[in-house]
Amino acid sequence: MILPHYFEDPSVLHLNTTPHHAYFIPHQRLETTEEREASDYFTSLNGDWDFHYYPSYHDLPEDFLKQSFSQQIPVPSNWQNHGFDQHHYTNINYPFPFDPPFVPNQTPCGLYHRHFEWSPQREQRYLLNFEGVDACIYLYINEQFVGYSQVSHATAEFDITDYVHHGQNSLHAVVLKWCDGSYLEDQDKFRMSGIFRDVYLLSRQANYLQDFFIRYTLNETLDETTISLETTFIHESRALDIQLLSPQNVEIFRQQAVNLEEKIANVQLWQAENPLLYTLILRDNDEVIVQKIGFRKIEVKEGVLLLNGQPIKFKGVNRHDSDPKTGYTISYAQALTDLKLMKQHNINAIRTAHYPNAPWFSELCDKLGFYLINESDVESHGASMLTVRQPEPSILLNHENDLETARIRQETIDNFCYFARDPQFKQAILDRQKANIERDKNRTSVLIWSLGNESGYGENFEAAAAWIKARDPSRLLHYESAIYQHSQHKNDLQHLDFYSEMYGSPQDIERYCQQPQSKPFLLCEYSHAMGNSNGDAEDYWQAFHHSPLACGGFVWEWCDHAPYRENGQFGYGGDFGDSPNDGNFCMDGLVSPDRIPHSNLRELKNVNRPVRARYQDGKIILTNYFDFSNLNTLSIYYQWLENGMPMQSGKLKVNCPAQAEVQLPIILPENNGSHWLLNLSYQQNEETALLPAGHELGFDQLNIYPQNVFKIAPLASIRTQFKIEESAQFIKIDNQEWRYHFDKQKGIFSKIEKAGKAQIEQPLDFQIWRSPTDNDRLIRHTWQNAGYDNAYTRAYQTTINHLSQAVEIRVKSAILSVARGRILNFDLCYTLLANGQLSIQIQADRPAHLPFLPRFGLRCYLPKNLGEVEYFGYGEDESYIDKHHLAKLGIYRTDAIKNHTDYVKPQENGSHWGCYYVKSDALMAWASAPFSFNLSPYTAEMLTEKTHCYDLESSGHTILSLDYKMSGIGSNSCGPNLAEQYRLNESSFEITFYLRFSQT
Ligand code: IPT
Repeated sequence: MILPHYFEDPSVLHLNTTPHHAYFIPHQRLETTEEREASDYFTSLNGDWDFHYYPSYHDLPEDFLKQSFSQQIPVPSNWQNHGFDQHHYTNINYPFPFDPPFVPNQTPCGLYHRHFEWSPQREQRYLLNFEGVDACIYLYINEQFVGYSQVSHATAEFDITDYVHHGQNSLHAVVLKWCDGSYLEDQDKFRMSGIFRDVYLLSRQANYLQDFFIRYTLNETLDETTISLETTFIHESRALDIQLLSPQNVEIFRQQAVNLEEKIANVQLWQAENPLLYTLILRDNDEVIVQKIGFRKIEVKEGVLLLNGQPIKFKGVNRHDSDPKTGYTISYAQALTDLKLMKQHNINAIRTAHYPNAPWFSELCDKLGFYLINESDVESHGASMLTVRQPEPSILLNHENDLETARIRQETIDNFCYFARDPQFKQAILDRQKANIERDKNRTSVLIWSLGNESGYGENFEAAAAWIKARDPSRLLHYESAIYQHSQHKNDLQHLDFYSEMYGSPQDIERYCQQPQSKPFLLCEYSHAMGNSNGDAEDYWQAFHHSPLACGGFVWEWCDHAPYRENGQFGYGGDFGDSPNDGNFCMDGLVSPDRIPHSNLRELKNVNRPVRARYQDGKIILTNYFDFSNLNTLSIYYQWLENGMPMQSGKLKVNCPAQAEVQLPIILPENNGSHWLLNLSYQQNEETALLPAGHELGFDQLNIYPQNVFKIAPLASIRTQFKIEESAQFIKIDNQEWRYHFDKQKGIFSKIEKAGKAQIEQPLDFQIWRSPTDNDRLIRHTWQNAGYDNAYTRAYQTTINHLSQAVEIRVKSAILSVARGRILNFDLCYTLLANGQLSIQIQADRPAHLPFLPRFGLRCYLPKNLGEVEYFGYGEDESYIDKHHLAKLGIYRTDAIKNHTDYVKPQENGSHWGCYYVKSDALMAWASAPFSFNLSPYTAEMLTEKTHCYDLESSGHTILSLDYKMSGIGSNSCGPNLAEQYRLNESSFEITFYLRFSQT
């Protein structure tokens, strides 16, 4: 072993690095301070570096500093994205044995090398910065060992002044995939390695300003502040030339000071809706340092979160650094893409899950207006997996005892708290807080520090919390795992400002908020966006807005994680031969890996719209849900729809301060019995930093006369002249034009033909199965256990009546499954009219003990080339009983391909809730009550069977599903069970479907 043995020694975290300090880049002139690359003192070392990959650090040759190289790798990057090692996705499980502080002998290792030209000047210091290296780095300059550092998402800054010389210099970095620090980096992500953030050299003056901390206190009325500056030079302190400019670039003061203490009057406050920033300019001989600063006050009063004295709600997301191509390496442009998408979708807050982002990220958030929870690079979730559980015996043999369950739970918590308490790791946990807090302490957008994620609780976190509060009392502190208590320790929560949970239900929020509380309720993760998801976004919104004690939450998570596979498609856990893996649990984002918004994000956007309309006592009232802005910056476009058809429209402006209400001056149509809808669209008038003028912030749709239902005009009936032939198995019904075959064993039509042309390509059967969504991943076992995936129809009794204007078939039938009882009992009445109209009256009841149904309805196999259909329903996005705030009731057109949402892991998608009709040339369908419909090239079974969308093959038909009801979506992949009111759980129900074939 030729490396000094620091990587398994928790007492050695950094060797010869500068202390953690604020991030800033000195420039020579004020004019060049916008981009760091423009600074004369900044030299980027990014680029192609020589690289050698060793499957184990033991393979590193003794003379590795003399090695020649045959391969290169870009810096920054993750080596797994360049053909080395393999991708590996694991959530909670550690990817190596739990044996702290040791890591496997087979720990991979990357040897990096490059040359750089340098002309050292006397009286200058040279600081080599690595902004992110996973997991640890040994640095060598000109073949001399300089230092060592860990903490993947922290800057490691080495002073290499004494190692560089004139001319060509060589730099070697040995990077190990794992070190003792990896026990604290067990975040739910693809595990990638290498130098993944920028590398650069800073030239500094001999006695340079290493750190500064801007502090200020606002007075009670928030219009005056006193600003002070704490500075740290590497040698003796000295006066700086300090200048402050207002957001409008007017000088507020300029002075020479060692200890600044300056009053500022008429303060213009910063908040995310209007991020006003002052400019602080520090001049220190040849260096100019520019620091933007916003004034704002974050506090908790009587359990309510206040920003600038105003209660606010976080409309947040959890964001990982992740890209299918570049992995953890995120450029400024990529980050900007995320922030722009977030602004477009009404997101105002980000939790940097579960580590600090690049140092310039929070600077961008200051400027663009986002609230940040800056999380320290700590997660040791895998320790909770040490609890060994007996495999479950048969439920009949399990003389169940709750004491045992409680014991296992406590043992799991005790294991979970391993690093939170182990004195060996105390320093490491504190160091990770310092790396986070010291670096970003001058950032306005950072309102909250987070101790980390899912690492249990105990003395080490209590000490870390105390340190943070002493160092920076101006911000709030969050840590969710503090709800877990070790059996040998009583939690001290005095330094934590929130009661934080993850994945609690809307009812959990209500429950907490019903009691008087001193801390706000913060959902640091909620509404798990896995696959077709976020069906509960509206219910959470309601809960957040119901109580002042709830301060909103952070959806898990912003983007799907999936690197590209060799076939050019997205891959998830297990697709790379990785083990143990957590499958597609990494595909749980509001946007796809390459940033295409999912319907999830559109649902969240409209739920989070800053304006909401309601119809009350003949009036249309708008509520302003901005925390600070007046609605006078918006135009409100309205349009009336009569029976789905566009009628009068117009544009309105209102004046309404934040969190207030206003009546919309709009004249209602007379109640003429029609179905009247009012569509309202809220658009911003002027361009803002990330959004163009005319950007739609959201919409509402009001049903003004809900008692008026939309009706399909009946066809004039004509006398029937059907010929009826009945056998034990079939009933054949035909006239010159139409031919029907009715299957008496199943009680369904097996054939419908017009002029010899098949109108359905398979029997017209019932359907209860849906391809489980990711949110069905738990209930699917119950469903399968109940036989829902394997159900079929059978009839018991069929009677036929030839009436003067119709043929009527009455059936008693059921849906059943092998080895199970009946799932549904039917009384059916099929009515055939001579003009090709078929109605199916369904009266169903179901045994009360069975789990709720995925869906119930009819499935029609229509021709593959069906083409477009028109529907009057909630579109054009997919919509469900609990996920329809992204959609509007209206008349839309779609086809099977367009209607399919291609989730990487195929699942139920593309349904449309609340429909009045669907029609095409081949078929018109409607029902006695609004229904859900779906059009797809795939059957539910095909979507169930395939694990990747790119393996799907068309069924050869267009599958039209007409559902009495489709159960909701929820977010149960990691969240509460689907709420009762969204389940198809009624013990009996009735519906009549009407089908009119061959419209042409
Ligand atoms: C929890 C984690 O905090 C997050 O990193 C992610 O794993 C998420 O939920 C699920 O996607 S872990 C969960 C088991 C509570």
